[in-house]
Amino acid sequence: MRESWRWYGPADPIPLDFIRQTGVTDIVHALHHIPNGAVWPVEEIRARQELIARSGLVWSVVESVPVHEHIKTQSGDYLQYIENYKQTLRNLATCGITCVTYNFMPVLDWTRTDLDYPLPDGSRCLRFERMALLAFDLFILRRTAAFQEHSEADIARARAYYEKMSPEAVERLTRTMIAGLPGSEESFTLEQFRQELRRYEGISAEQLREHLVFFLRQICPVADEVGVRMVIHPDDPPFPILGLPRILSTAADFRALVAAVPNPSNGLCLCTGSFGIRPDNDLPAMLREFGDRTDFVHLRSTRRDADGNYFEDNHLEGDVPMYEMMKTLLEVMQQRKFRIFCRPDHGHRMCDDLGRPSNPGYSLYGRMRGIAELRGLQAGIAGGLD
Ligand code: DNO
Repeated sequence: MRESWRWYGPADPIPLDFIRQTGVTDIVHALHHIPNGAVWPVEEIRARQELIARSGLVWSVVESVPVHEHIKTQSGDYLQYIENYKQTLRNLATCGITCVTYNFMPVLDWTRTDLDYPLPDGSRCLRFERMALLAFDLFILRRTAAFQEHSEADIARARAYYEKMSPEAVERLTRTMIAGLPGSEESFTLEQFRQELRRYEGISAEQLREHLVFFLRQICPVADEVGVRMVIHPDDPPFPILGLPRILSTAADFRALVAAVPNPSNGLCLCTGSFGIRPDNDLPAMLREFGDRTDFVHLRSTRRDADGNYFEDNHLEGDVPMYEMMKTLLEVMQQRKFRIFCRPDHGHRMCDDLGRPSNPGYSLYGRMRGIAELRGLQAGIAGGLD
């Protein structure tokens, strides 16, 4: 695998020189200061490449070029935003960057309900608690339709959960849900958030899928021409939340997307942590089926319980069959004669991470533990480092 590490730019508390010492070679990065929808100019891309190169690393993967909400809802200036997106792809290709991650999740890029969940060993992880989400939806956001979408028993449980929350806990959950997790580029107040949700009233999953297909039919010919692979990130979590439609949660979803847009540039970012939350997603089988289109893999594990909650486990533990995944990854790379970009996705806050700032999920020691274990796993299977 081509080992990579997500770096958020000069404001990231983890400097490039530390990243180099983790042993990874490649950087996953985005120009976060450019507003969603605007073209990324060649000069800015080059300046960032040079900055990264000074630490002996290479910026190889973009995560993400965000898709403007107008494109997802096909409203406002969406045609212009699509043109801008094409230009950004051309500019990235001019600079030699050819792997671009994006997602098509409405409003929120990714969602957790707790960013500081304590584990028995003293480290902290990210967690999704179903009742916290329901309490937020029903009693903090007070989304009217939510009362029709959930069972009476769940509503009663969520009410009891909410009534036990302190004002600080309500405030923390609200911030966690809508203040924008790293990479999401957007954060909202409750009122703004309600407005954003309203944009999706009447947009079914079917329609959202059509909007994605429309977007890709415009974008992929350009991506094919300039040699960029567009890798879509799955829904996180991979099921509908807050009444919003979801369209990339299963193998069937990606299969249908490829059938609708067979262009070679239509690719997948196989995030084991996101897809792995659903027991019906067979991750090694997905990698085998979509291996030709999977240029980027997020390696992370989650552990779910019977109530629909999950937390982010150590990379080799939890529900993701990491050994099988790594074996399959090696097979696919051998067949393709291509080293797939992989990054340790998320890590616990542990050891000195606990006393220093980091973006939720993007700690130093936690991810370093992750990449060290994954690298060892790969070397063990392959009989040495590649
Ligand atoms: C979270 C990340 C996501 C991902 C985007 C891709 O940690 O996996 O923010 O980067 O969904 O567009």
